Amino acid sequence: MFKLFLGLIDLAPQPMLKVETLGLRFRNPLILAAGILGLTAPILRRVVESGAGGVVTKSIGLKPRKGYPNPTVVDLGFGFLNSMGLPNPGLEKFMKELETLRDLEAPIILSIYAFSEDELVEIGRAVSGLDVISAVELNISCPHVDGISEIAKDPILVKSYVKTLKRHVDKPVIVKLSPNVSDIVRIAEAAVDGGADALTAINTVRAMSIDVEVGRPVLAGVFGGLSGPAIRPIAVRCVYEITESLDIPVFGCGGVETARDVIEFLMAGATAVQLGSAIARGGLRIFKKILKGLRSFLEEKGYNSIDDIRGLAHRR
Ligand code: RRO
Repeated sequence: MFKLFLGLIDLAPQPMLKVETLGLRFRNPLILAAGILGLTAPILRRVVESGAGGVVTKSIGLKPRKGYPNPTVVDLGFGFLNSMGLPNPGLEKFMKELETLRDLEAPIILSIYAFSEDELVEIGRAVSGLDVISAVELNISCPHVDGISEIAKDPILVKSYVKTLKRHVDKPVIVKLSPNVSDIVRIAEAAVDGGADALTAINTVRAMSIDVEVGRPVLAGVFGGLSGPAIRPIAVRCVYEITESLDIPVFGCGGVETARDVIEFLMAGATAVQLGSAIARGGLRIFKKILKGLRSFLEEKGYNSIDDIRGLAHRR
């Protein structure tokens, strides 16, 4: 009898966490960010089993790439500084890896980069028709790789890259923007003009750290990208500015660690959020922890779904 009663309590409606955007269904708004754990199929599977609503792969280029020499990552406590330098196995090999993930219960977003529009055409054609991939995220914003970091700063290049990719790929295109620009809304507009279906804000913040014992930069690549909680207010500001001006889905990315951080991004106007550094620091258990916190917050405040809080901070 007692069990039956408990069963009835469990039937009470839970706040809805699902996100429907780009014609895709994410069971919750927590998505693995590009660059963290996104290089092999078994790990991507584990991320989804751990509760992620979707995954973005490591950025993949046309050809295999070794990346920069060590040290490539430094933990600053308040965030990570990385200069990985786009290490990846190349598109052909990685596509075979993804083929094994057809049964995954969450959308796979393939992060891609290209050093030229010709490369982008080849990548777009190669991934078209591959239904294991739900969307592509175009990375134009790695802050420390020459040939990529410049794209994100130039609205003409941004529009042209996006337009080229849209012409040659049969999937929604998400464009990942850089915070290292004077006016992110201008760049977002260029991406939209080029035909972007959604945006991700933001990639890492260009930064550096110096080892004072030896008087040299810590990273072999000298400059790197700062991620983690230190950049969250910058990311929230970027999401807010973009969604204040443009009607396009925005994935918030930068320093999400707790349910409250997710709520902050949603209230700023984000459609969903991406998590990276928090997983590197706290492991995969973070997904379930955040989901629990998210449900509690919505229940306590009497919201039925995350749709009820999206963009709330824009009220005047
Ligand atoms: O691989 C990297 O060094 C890297 C990339 Br592609 C990126 O987009 N952002 C970043 O901080 N690091």
